[in-house]
Amino acid sequence: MIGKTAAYRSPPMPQASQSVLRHDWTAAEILDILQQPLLDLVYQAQSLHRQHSARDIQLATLLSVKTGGCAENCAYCPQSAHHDTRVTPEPVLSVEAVLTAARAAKANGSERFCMGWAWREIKDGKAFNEMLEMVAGVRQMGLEACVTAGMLSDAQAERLAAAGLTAYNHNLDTSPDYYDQIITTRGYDDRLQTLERVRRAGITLCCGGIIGMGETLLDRAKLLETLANLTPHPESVPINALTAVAGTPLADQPPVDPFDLVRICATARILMPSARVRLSAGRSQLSREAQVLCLMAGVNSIFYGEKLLTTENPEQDADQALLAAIGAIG
Ligand code: SAM
Ligand code: DTB
Ligand code: SF4
Repeated sequence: MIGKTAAYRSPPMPQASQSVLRHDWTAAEILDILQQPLLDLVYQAQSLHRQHSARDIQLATLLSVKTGGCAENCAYCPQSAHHDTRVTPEPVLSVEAVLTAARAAKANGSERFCMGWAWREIKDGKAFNEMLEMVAGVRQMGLEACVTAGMLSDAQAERLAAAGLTAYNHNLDTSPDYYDQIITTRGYDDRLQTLERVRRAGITLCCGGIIGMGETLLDRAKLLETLANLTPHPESVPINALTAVAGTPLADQPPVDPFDLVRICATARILMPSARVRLSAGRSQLSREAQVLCLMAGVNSIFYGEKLLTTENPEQDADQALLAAIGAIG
């Protein structure tokens, strides 16, 4: 075994200056990074992390403002109207209810408040006007505000920017090649177009993906290739492990190997050295040690609070205890 390890020739470790802010990564280069021995990979990611990204662990809280009944058919999503899951459509939350939740999130130590709408796209009218009020109210509390609500127009992006929106979350989810195995009601180019509109309006990008949907390692490399070649890089990169939800087409996917999650987090950190890499869905299934390995690999944000949008997240007490145990909080 030792002989086998010694015989492996890992790719030369890129110098920090070589890897910082590159936008010309190839899938082959990324595959080499992803596949190197785990400890070399984590070491390389941690080295870049210490030089280039924020070392605090940012807590973000999620709230589902409009739950269920979505017209898109994303195979992983419990909120799609195409799947028969336990999530049923619910009325949109009021501005007051959302701001109350944001206040509680701030009191709990969150710096970022992320609001989700299960929509294919934003439509003008009452619900959008209320979204703008929510964004402005969250910003007034001194929190970063993030919205995820599907596709949008240039004019809508501009109005969100004017309301003070910090970030728009719009994930690419997987590689361009695998995309039509997961979603057929929209295309990769629709996603890229929305990302461009968000950028043009001056809002920062929160864009990442999911592993564990049956994709190959090359698909993961190609997802990261697309993300890392966005110019500038997304400021925020959520990495999700599939939460296999009963009633969705991906309900029977086997659980993600935690080392695969460590590998993708580390590679995201290496490719996008100054982004916030957020360990997102799937944390409930991870041991404390696996989460710490992800932090070693350059993760610098987690979602905090007992619920993500519709699925479970670790209990706040458990997260507090974990952060205290590693000395990340006092
Ligand atoms: N409708 C919006 C959109 O299209 O971007 C936003 C809401 S959607 C729930 C936000 C992201 O959550 C998705 O892009 C996906 O990456 C992630 N997500 C949703 N369901 C998930 C699941 N079961 N497991 C892991 N990640 C999931
Ligand atoms: C992201 O990439 N992950 C978060 C956030 N962005 C919006 C959402 C995860 C949702 C997991 C499934 C659910 O709770 O419904
Ligand atoms: Fe779920 Fe968003 Fe897809 Fe709608 S567009 S099904 S909310 S991931």
